Order: sequence, then C-alpha cells, then structure tokens
Amino acid sequence: MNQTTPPQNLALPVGVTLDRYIIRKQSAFPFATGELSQLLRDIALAGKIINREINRAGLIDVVGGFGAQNVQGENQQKLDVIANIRFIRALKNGGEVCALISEEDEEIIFTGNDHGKYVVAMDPLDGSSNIDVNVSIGTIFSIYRRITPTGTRATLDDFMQGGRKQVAAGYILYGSSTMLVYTTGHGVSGFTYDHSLGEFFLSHAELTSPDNGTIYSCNDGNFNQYPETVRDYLATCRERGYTGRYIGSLVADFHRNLIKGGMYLYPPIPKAPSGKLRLLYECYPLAFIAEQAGGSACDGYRSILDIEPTHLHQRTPLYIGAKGMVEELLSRF
Ligand code: P6P
Repeated sequence: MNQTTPPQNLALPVGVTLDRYIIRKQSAFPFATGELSQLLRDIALAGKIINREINRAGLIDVVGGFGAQNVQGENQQKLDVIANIRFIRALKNGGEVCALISEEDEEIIFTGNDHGKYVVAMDPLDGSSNIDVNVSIGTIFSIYRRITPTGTRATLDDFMQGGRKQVAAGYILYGSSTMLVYTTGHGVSGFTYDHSLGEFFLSHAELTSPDNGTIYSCNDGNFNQYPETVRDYLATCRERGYTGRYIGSLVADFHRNLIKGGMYLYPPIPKAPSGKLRLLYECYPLAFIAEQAGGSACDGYRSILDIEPTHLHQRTPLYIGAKGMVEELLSRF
C-alpha cells in the first residue's frame, strides 16, 4: 500500500443518500411518523425509472407524439404518458397517497389507499416537447396532508387547500445530471443521481437563491403581447445589459435561476389570458421552493402561494425567482 496515502483516503465516503437524509431530517417533518419520508422515496423511485427511459429515448420507442391530447388540449408525448403511469403506479404501490391530480388527467386519480394521509398534485413531465431535441425536462410535485377523514375517499377539498398548506414540494430535473430538489418548509435540499449506484446523493445541502440577479427567462416571441408593465421592465433589463436565457422548459429555467440568480416570466398573453402555467402542480410547488430558498413568486399582484385555488387545472401568470427582481417588477404593476 502506498504509505503516503492515509487509508481513509483510499475509501472516501460516498456521501449522504436521499434515504439517509430524509430519515435524519424526519424529526423536522410535521407528524413525523415516516409516511412523508416513504412518500418522498416513492417519488424518487419513479424519478429513477423515468430518468432511465429519458436517457434511452433515442433507442427505445418513447420519442414523439402519443397521438392524443391531455386535458389541456396539448398533444401528449409518449414520455408524458409513460411518466404519468410511472408516478401513479409508484404512488399507488407506496401506499401513502390516497389520491392525486396530474396535468395529464382531467379528474382526481384515486389510488385505493383510502388510509393514505397525503394527496399529491404533479406535472409528471414538464417540457416534454423538448425530449426529441435532447433538452432538459422535469417533473414537478406538490404534497398536502389530506383534510378529509382517513379511511374515506379523498375529495376535491383535499386539493383546494391553497399553496401555503403544502407540506412538501419539489422537482426532478432530467438534465446534464439528474437532480431531485425538494423542501418540506425547512429550506431547500438538492440531490444528484449517481447512475452507477442508482442513488440520489446530497449535493446541495442548503440551496438558496441570490437576492438579485441579471438573468430573465421569457419567450421573447411573445414580447409584443405582454402587458405594458412587463414590456417596460424587460426593456429596463436589456438597458442594464441583463442576460436573456429561455430553454422552454420551466424546471430547467427555474433551476438555473435558483442557482445563478434570475427571474422566469410567463405573463398573460391574448391566447393565454390567465397565463399558461398551472397553479396547483407547477406554480404552487415552485413558489414554495422559491420562497424557502429566499426568492419570491407572484402573479403580478400577489404571492403565488396566496392565490385561492378554484379548480384543479387553473392557470396563472407567473413571475418567479430572485426576490429583488420579482419585487422590482411587482412594484411597477
Ligand atoms: P412557450 C412547457 O410546455 C412549459 O409548460 C414550460 O416548461 C415552459 O417554460 C413553457 O411551457 C414554454 O411555453 O409558450 O414559451 O413555448
């Protein structure tokens, strides 16, 4: 053995797995009896399976359109359908979730686990039109403790609690590396997937957003349709020499802005007068994460988390990211 190398350096620790981290933090979970921990593990499992299919997209028959439309009237990609099935199956088999809603399904999905204490709202695969061109895509999820009695069938009320009642929220980013980022209201933690071990390892213990930023993310092709306030703000950003970065994949744009400092904007436009993004399974969860990381999220008038939910697939304008940028824009409305 090389005498100059201390033995412990020959076998460096592999790091903290998601499972170990959840168990260690379980004391911080409300009602810490392990169910929420198991639910997060179920989500991570589905993410690992979907990650594998995304990574082989060009080699197996999962690319391209499925030949149907979802409840939003959007053409479903094959991987949209696959991801939806994978998450529904993982949450059904995990046993902790009594019901869920998905971007891909119009109605509530009942798992049969009526004793499950949680409900989940999710976008199984956001940005899936980018799959064919190998651009990062993501899963977004939001978790609530049910308010209806356990043992009964969940109802719409379980999903209409409002953004500040989320007990956990997160996303999985299938990018140059695959990351799972989540919060339970005690800061934001990021995990990077090690394919060789099949585990998520803690890589960003305390993710925080810079107070301000110089990156704006919006579809410039819609610029002329934006409200005047937004156009004026973006003109100011350009005068200041800010950087425009827009991947067309919300999770990827959100994650980059979370790390580097920036703001994502999806304002109302004539073809989407309430904005494009959905409140319950895109905006609420990302707003929860943004606020937990020291950032902010609003619809131009109020915090995203304070918007009253009225129906499962409602949309909202979204301005989310660095607190200073969101507050400056908000001050102009
Ligand atoms: P547009 C993907 O469809 C998505 O929901 C987000 O991931 C993305 O930021 C946005 O829509 C892109 O929309 O209208 O700019 O193509």
